[in-house]
Amino acid sequence: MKVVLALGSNLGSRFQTLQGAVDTLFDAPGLEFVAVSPVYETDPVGGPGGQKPYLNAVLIADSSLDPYTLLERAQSVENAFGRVRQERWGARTLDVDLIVVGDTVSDDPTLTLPHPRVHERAFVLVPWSKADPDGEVPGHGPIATLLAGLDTQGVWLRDDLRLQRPE
Ligand code: PH2
Ligand code: MG
Ligand code: MG
Repeated sequence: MKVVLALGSNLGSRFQTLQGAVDTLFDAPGLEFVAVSPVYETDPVGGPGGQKPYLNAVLIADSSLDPYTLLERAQSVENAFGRVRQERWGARTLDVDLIVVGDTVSDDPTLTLPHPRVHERAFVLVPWSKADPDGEVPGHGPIATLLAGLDTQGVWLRDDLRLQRPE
């Protein structure tokens, strides 16, 4: 199954944290690296005012793990990088979101799939489209079509930064 994960950081050493997440996510069996997007600097969307810009990137992986096991893996990597859960959409050292797991569609509040806001989030769709141009959001359609209707101001390529495939 294709798995799409979104990474974000707007606190601390943002790039080192994203690379650490890439390395740690694939440490355990069951998740295989396929591709990583370029890194983008993005204006914060939602949440309290005065937040710093994010670095965002998207990972494409292959897995046969069930979505809840993948969610646990994502959360344990967030915790390993010092994520403190405070206010919704507040600043964070590391956010790892499950965007798509195969063609799973679920409205379970613990794990809604696909991610309930991905179709309107340029900070996910822009990097995703670079890593996986033919990607689709189940129930919403091709990412290229979704992106054509979105404002992508506030999402800048950081071509001075490049995430490496996991060690
Ligand atoms: N994540 C959020 C809320 N707002 N804005 C940007 N630019 N990038 C993010 O990753 C992000 C956000 C909640 O997870
Ligand atoms: Mg998020
Ligand atoms: Mg999250």
